[in-house]
Amino acid sequence: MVPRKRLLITRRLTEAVLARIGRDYEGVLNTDDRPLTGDEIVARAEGCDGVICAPGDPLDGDVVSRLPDSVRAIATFSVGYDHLDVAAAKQRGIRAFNTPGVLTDSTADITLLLLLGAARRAFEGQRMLRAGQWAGWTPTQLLGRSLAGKRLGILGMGRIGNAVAHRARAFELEIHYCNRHRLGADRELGATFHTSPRELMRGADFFSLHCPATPETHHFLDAERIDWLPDHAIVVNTARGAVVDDAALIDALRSGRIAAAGLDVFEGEPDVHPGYRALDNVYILPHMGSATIETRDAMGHRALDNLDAFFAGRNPPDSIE
Ligand code: 8YV
Repeated sequence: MVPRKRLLITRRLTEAVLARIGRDYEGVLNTDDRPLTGDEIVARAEGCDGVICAPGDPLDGDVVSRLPDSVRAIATFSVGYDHLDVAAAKQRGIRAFNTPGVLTDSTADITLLLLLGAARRAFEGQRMLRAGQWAGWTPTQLLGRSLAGKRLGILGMGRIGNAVAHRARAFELEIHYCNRHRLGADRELGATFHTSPRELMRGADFFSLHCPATPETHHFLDAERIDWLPDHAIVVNTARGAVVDDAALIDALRSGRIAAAGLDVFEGEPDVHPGYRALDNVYILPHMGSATIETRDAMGHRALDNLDAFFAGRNPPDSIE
């Protein structure tokens, strides 16, 4: 019998995924699910053929360069791979995989939740009720903003941007987008293409970020670009925290330069800029975009599909670069 491949799993995954790992691999598990340091990842990867890592794992160039020679593949349990130095892996001949596609719907769902939560002042309503401070309905209580007929500006019209547009159409939002390439008419479905973010943002009643975190998008939404938005704009981020300059966004939310924000991701997670906590006009969630049982199962299975294919000498579906 061929010995089973050994996999380091840096975080605790769902039961179904752990069951598959237990059946097909020798798993080196992180049972208490404490985030591992780079040194711990290197040490635990000893004798492993592959690694399943996740956002937050510090797989930078240094850590990747120190992984044991036995490691031939890294599958990240995510679509984003800003935590993994893919170039460093490539240099060592380590193949890298991610999990695109399977988390599109759940992330798009959370985007709409944040958009609605921010537009309809859900945080303030929840707080009032939970504190026992609701004295009853009034005609002017907690007035938010309607969606129908307004413009949603989407920056990054990939899978998730498209799925957000699909949902937003049901809310009668007018879809505008900016993307590296214009979509074909069959995928654009009447959405308006803008050639520059500035052009997109200046008419956006709602503005949703769907671009990856790269050196080019780092702090994309800074004070200068926030000024491109109308005063009543509502910003949503389910992409990556690093795309936003937190200090600038907090200033704009505090001063009323923009109306509100809905955020699922933060630079330096799990540390969240304390300025957000004091603001009523920000609706925040702790990186829950893909957090459904179905999606987390699918992400784990997708990571394993890639590794199974790789170790069997077949073509894995989701090679990064
Ligand atoms: C996280 C994500 O991986 O896939 C991504 O890029 O951001 C999410 O799916 C997941 O929520 C764990 O933090």
